[in-house]
Amino acid sequence: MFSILLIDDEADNLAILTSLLKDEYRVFASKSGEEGLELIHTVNPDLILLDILMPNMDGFDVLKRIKSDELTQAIPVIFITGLQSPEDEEKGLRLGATDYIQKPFHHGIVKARVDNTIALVRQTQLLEELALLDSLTELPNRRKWRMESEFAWHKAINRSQNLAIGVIDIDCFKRFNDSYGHAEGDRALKQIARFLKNKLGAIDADVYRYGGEEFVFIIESDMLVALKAELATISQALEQEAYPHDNSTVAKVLTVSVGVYIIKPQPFEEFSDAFDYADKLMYRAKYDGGNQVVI
Ligand code: GH3
Ligand code: MG
Ligand code: MG
Ligand code: MG
Repeated sequence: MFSILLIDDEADNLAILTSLLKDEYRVFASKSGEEGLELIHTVNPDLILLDILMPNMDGFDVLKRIKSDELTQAIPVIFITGLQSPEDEEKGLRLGATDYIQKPFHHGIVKARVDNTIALVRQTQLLEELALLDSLTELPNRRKWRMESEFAWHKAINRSQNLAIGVIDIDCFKRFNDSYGHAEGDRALKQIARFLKNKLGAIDADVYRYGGEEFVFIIESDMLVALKAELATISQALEQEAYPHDNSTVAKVLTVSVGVYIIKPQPFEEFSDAFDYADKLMYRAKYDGGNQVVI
């Protein structure tokens, strides 16, 4: 259910708007700009309906604050106000309001405008989700990885927690395509993606498609030593799934080489360096014959 935050100093307006919207939306009401700005962060609304004339902070200032905060600037705001001059309306729209409704308002028009704006929000959220998904394997993609891995890195620094960074590369995959064809290669990628998702999902790790036949994961945990044994079995478990690959130089089935770097990140360290090191461990696994995990 989409959520809407109302900011208006008049209790009557809040009551009318709430009853107009509450059947279809989760509605939150606040009586001042200050209270509204605080609620935004806890509620994370999909839309804000904002009054302009309020005792302390007026609606224009509230909107400026919303637009200057990276976390809230994308939330659409509709003004509902007693200010009726074209100059005020233009000012509101120039500040970034999505729409401008004058009081006294017609209930049906407010509802229709809210519904239309929420329809756009729904579309935008869908596109955002798709933009972060790999279309072949349906795993989260490299763009999502960039966001999540940096986030996990900084979180681990703040909590002085261990991280495991993993890089997984399919062995002899070019030969697989050459032997069985690209379509079969795509199917194999999907199967391996599903296998990795199940295997790593069981220990609460998300796996991402980093590129062609490469996958990555990151695990935030205090118990990585306990998980180490689990991580060490990734390649064996895949070998047991036995997807035939007659022309592999490693085994007669599809196999992977895996590098896992376990690190307690420090404030002066960069995630990219740690990731490069995990990649190096993967290459060590590869040059030691493939089909193994190097931790
Ligand atoms: P190594 O054991 O050293 O990793 O050898 P490799 O052949 O796996 O690695 P290389 O980097 O030489 O080749 C990767 C191959 O992965 C080449 C490319 O055709 C294939 N590949 C990458 N993305 C896709 C894809 O989406 N579908 C298919 N079918 N193949 C892909
Ligand atoms: Mg008012
Ligand atoms: Mg590769
Ligand atoms: Mg490879």
